[in-house]
Amino acid sequence: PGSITERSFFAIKPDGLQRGLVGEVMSRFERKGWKLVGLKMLTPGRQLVERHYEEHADKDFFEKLLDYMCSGPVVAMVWEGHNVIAGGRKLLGATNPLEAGAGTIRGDLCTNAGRNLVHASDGPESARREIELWFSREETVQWGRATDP
Ligand code: DGT
Ligand code: DGI
Repeated sequence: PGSITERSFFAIKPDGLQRGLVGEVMSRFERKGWKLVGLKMLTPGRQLVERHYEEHADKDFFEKLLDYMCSGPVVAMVWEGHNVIAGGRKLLGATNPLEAGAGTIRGDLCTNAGRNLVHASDGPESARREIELWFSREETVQWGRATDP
């Protein structure tokens, strides 16, 4: 069983803000049962996004990806809960919205692999790395819900 203190990093990308889908995306995570423990809005700098996507540095879409990610504000988030890393990827659906199932965020809300609304860490190692990259320690919050017990 996944640890209940598991955390993952998510970012609503510039197209999510342009299209007014911030509430819609966050609502799906809340309804799933995960807990918001980090939240901020920023237009990321080139360096931050280069480090975030360093595994794609040799891809032909890398420069376009950086331009897109730096083109406007994003909503950076840390969510905590049972299986939030693998489960978060599942809620998002496949990278290419054509392959993302109906009912997933990408399957329901977008059409283009280059404009796919939301990022989610793809494993425990990248979750740890990305949370550290986007958030300082003081920027994440530990809190309990009255209904938890
Ligand atoms: P591709 O991968 O070669 O088919 O090209 P795409 O579809 O990734 O589009 P790209 O990156 O060449 O962008 C075409 C133009 O459309 C570019 O000026 C950015 C704009 N664009 C596309 N989708 C969005 C979006 O969701 N939000 C905003 N603000 N601009 C967008
Ligand atoms: O972890 P994911 O975001 O699901 O996917 P990824 O790590 O393979 O790719 C990172 C981002 O790069 C993805 O969200 C959008 C962009 N990307 C991936 N494949 C393509 C792409 N962009 C374009 N234009 N074309 C692609 O084939």
